[in-house]
Amino acid sequence: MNRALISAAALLLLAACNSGERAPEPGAPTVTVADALCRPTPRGRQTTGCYMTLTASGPDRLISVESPEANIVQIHESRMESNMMMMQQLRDGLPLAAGQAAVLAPGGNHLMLLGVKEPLAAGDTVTLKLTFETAAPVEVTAAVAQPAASEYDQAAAH
Ligand SMILES: [Cu+2]
Repeated sequence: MNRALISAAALLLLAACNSGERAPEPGAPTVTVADALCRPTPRGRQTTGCYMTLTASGPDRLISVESPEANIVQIHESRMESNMMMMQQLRDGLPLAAGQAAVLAPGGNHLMLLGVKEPLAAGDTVTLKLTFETAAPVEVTAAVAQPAASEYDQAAAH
């Protein structure tokens, strides 16, 4: 009797684990996200940039991003215009080539948090929900820290 109860409980637990785990179907398109980082908010400002590396298993597109920590998250590109670094929203999202790491980095493509609700300081975290054209959505926890100077920064300084 006791034994039967225990194994029934074990089965229930197993079932709960399996349903909670959102393992993609074998062969289903996926996007993996690495090194997610958001810059601390500058004093008195409610905007900041987030960076990460996205690798899609098949051709895909980052369509939109949401965060409970900010009113709006936009996908931005940076480019030089009349010798000035300008940034602009990628309204059609960010295309991801199959199997190629797309690096979001300071001075290049990045995510922009607008209307950050509480100031972000080093050591905080930001939850980002990424929605793709094909792959299942991905939720990542980005660390808040100053990003290392990237090749883009150095290029911009020269
Ligand atoms: Cu931006």
